[in-house]
Amino acid sequence: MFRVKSRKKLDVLSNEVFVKALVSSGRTCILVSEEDEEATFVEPSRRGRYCVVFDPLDGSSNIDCGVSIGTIFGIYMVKDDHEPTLDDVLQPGKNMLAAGYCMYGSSCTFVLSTGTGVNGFTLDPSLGEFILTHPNIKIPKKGKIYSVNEGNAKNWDGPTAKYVEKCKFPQDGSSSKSLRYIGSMVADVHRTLLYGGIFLYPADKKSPNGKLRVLYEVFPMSFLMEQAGGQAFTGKQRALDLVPAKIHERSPVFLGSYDEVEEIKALYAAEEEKA
Ligand code: P6P
Repeated sequence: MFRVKSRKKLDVLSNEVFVKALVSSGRTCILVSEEDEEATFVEPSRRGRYCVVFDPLDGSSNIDCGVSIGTIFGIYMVKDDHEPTLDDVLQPGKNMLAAGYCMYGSSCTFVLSTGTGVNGFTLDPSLGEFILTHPNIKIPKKGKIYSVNEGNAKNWDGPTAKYVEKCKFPQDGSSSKSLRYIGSMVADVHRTLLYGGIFLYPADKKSPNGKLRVLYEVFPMSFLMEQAGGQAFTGKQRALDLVPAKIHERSPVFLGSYDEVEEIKALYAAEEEKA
């Protein structure tokens, strides 16, 4: 007779796997996970100099319907040799040494930047190795796709509403953009990175700071976008210049093709001038 182990939700299980692996590496000192309310401070005997912020299984609400999900991470170096504190992870995204994601879908794709461009790798299960399949990824300067949850449209501010209106009813005679929204950030951002366009999770009247978390969703994806020649904007500033005050802080984000984000920045600047 065998005892059936209690089933754990995949995001809880994946968090345990990542925390154990990062602590046992001996290279980390602070871990911030979407799954844990508090940061994990590694005991001194196993402590290294890296702070890792991560969402172990982003988009996990989509698991049961087979939509691609993924792990998103960013890596900081501790500020100096003092006893690690939360200040070592409450750094602007521009201080990250590396960032990336691993997408679990029709294939297992690992996208990474260590600050000198973006490379994509695909798992070859027959080898058990990740193969370099997307060297030096560069996002197209413009794109034909916009990616947003239109269900929030009634609560958007003026510039967001104006931008989406332009995507649907362009005034310059160009063709309207296509809407693609999977509701899993890793999948929506991966498509944006490869095909161009824009992904936006703006603030709205219900969520004045938007929904996405600064440290382990906004920063890593913004880092990748800039490294691939794109941009990431919060509606007020360059996303990577944000300095989070709390480890689970949220921020609005507009990220993707350079020219698309420029258009949104111009709309917010015009709004600012009117104020
Ligand atoms: P909404 C998944 O829950 C997530 O954190 C991101 O992966 C995704 O981009 C976003 O939320 C989807 O949010 O409100 O459109 O369902």
